[in-house]
Amino acid sequence: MGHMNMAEQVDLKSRDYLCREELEALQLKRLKEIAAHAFNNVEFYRNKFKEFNVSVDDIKSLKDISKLPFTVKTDLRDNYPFGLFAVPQEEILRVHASSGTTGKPIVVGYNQHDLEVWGEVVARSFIAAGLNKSDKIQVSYGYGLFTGGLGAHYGAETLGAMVVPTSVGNTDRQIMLMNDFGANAICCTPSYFTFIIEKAKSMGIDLKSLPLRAGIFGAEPWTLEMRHQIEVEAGIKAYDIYGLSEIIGPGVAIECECQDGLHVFEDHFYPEIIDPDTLEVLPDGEVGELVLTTLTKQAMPMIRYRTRDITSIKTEKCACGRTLRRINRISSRSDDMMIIKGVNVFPSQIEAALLAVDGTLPYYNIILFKDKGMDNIEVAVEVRPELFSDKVSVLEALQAKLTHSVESVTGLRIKVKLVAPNTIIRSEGKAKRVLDHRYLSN
Ligand code: DLL
Repeated sequence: MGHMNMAEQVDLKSRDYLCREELEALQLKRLKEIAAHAFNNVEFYRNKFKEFNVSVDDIKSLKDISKLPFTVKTDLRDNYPFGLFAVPQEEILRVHASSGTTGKPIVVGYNQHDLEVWGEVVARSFIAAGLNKSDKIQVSYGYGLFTGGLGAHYGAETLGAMVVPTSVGNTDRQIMLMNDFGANAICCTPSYFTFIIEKAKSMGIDLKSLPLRAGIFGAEPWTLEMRHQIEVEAGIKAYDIYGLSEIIGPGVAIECECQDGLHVFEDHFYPEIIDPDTLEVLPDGEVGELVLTTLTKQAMPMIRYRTRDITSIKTEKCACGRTLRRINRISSRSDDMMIIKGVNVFPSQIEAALLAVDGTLPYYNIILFKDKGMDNIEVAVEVRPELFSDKVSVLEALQAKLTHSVESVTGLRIKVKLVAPNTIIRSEGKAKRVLDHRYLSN
């Protein structure tokens, strides 16, 4: 671990360019090993494999992964806190936890080897985003039980970069340090970065004039429209990084300089897309639920974990030359879907529709409420300050445009309310944009 020399950095990068045959042979070897490890050391998996009447010897090709049972979030809850660990507790060096909306969090554990894998995949993520050991990386994801802060931190150290571990919050100071230290990259949620942009403006600091050139943004869905606003306003390239605690944290997949889909670090994580209703594995290119298997994680292997994240696998070669397959950006989770008057609506569609119209700010809420017993939504969006003070007719025209934009994307007539600047809560971590008021009235 620790800082790498140039040769090691090249070696790390080369793992992204294995020929497919070599990569798939490695995946198969690792899949057999991890399935055996899970079966031998975790009662939950042993029981599940028996229930499905499958044994490790049944895995003869990568396709045979489909014989293995799925793992879901409630399996982690049911085995709270350490029931899915596959190594003795004294080998565990770190735990992280991700809080659900209710009840106990889910807990994940890492041994020395797992922390090294994690450092490696995050370092490879930074390299894909055009960073190297001479860069300064400000980590503004929260440090703590959340995997964002420490995950990005150790990845940046593995790369050999200078880490500025500001964590989340105290935004004025974040910006002062970014300015004084000359960070080349920042890691945080895209919603927090929009707040940083706003704050920097009010402090009279032009982010475009700073050495900042890359943002490593993830942990929540964000649209291309949001990316566009961020890139224009901050003068940086904004890369989408994906991950989840159950699998490792950040560093499961990231965009390269082509910014066209996220390369999955397939030598460590095996992706499948399934139909969430029939549970059938779908062919590449089709949209469904992402299922991930950890091929190398020792302390807490995950076999066919159902992420609930909706995407598809792209198989075409990427212009960057990496052979790692890509997933399309995650625009939604299956549990985010709202059914309004019989129509399926995802928050990301609303975001895209709002931000496609000039004059809005990337701060909005989707409010769910009951209307004559039926679920309905309305949208509140902040307007640029210069417009808000303007004439009523200007605001009315903007509102009509937004309503039209939302309607053409969703097919529903949805009320869009314009609200004054600074009325919607700024997020420092994962933004909570959908407010459920359905059970308040009635
Ligand atoms: O959010 C890990 C992470 C930290 C990823 C920092 C990227 C950057 P969890 O808190 O367990 O872990 O939440 C995982 O967040 O299943 C997705 O629904 C969502 N998510 C993560 N990255 C993205 C992304 C971290 N780039 C859950 N786009 C996942 C859309 C994302 N959704």
